[in-house]
Amino acid sequence: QHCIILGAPVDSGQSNPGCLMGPASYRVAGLASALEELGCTVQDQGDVAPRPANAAACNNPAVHSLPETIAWTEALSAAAQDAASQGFPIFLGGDHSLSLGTVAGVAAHARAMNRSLFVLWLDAHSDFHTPMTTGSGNLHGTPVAYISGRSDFDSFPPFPDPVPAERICLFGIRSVDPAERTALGEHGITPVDMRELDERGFVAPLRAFLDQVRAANGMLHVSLDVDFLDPAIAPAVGTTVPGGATFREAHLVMEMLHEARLATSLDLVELNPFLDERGRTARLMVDLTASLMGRKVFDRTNRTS
Ligand code: DIR
Ligand code: MN
Ligand code: MN
Ligand code: MN
Repeated sequence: QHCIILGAPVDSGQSNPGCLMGPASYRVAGLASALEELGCTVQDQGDVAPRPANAAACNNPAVHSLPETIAWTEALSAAAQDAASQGFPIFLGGDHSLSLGTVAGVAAHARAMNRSLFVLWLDAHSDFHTPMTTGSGNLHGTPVAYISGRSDFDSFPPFPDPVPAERICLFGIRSVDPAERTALGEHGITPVDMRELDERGFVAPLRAFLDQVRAANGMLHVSLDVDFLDPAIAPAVGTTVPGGATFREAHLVMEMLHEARLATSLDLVELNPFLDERGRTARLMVDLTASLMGRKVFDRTNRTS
């Protein structure tokens, strides 16, 4: 694999300063060397820089940092489309509003390649607000709505090729606002929430989604929010929610993704190193990325179950 690392020090999509230190933290935690040890070639293209923000307004007075978020969306979309044509992009966040841009870029690439894009959203939250429905005003709660082609993103670049509901898998969800719940229902997205994972385990629902990606010869963008993980193992995020994926469950997801060989791009989002405990969360995120790229105890490809 040729991995292209792109820093996205986005801090404007939420209100707990510190995510801008995320890319530096992943680099210090040894992301590039972990990937090289797995036989990947690694090209760190440094951090993306947005153009200066232009004025942009929104009728919801709660929304903050809209111009900055639009500027990031444009810059990351261009960078992501370019990187996706050269290799496997890994976007180092930065808060989750960066996915407005990264997914737009990989969607444009998928369209150019005549491939269907699928999205696996590993998160405590459904991120299905529009700028008009968000109560917190934090635009990191909106990327899945944008990817789905919902309206009310007027001042943003139009999303290249909206991803239909059945190609989006929200996984690990356990915090959904009322406006999001209604809109998810109307849109036909049924998240794989923690309740479902408690009942069915992690393997069956993930395998079912991966089978769909394979059957469609799709591209697969994985967006990993730190708060997908249980706060006990990943404290460095501003929006912790109890009851998240354990260490073993998270690695299982990543190892299954590697074995399926379907993932084509990855976001690592919401790490706030200012809240970390001696780099613990950053190192866990690097280790999970290594699992996705092939780190394992034993090769299982010849096993039947
Ligand atoms: C909440 C929290 N739904 C909001 N969202 C978060 O502010 O819209 N997303 N933290 O990751
Ligand atoms: Mn999120
Ligand atoms: Mn989240
Ligand atoms: Mn929020």
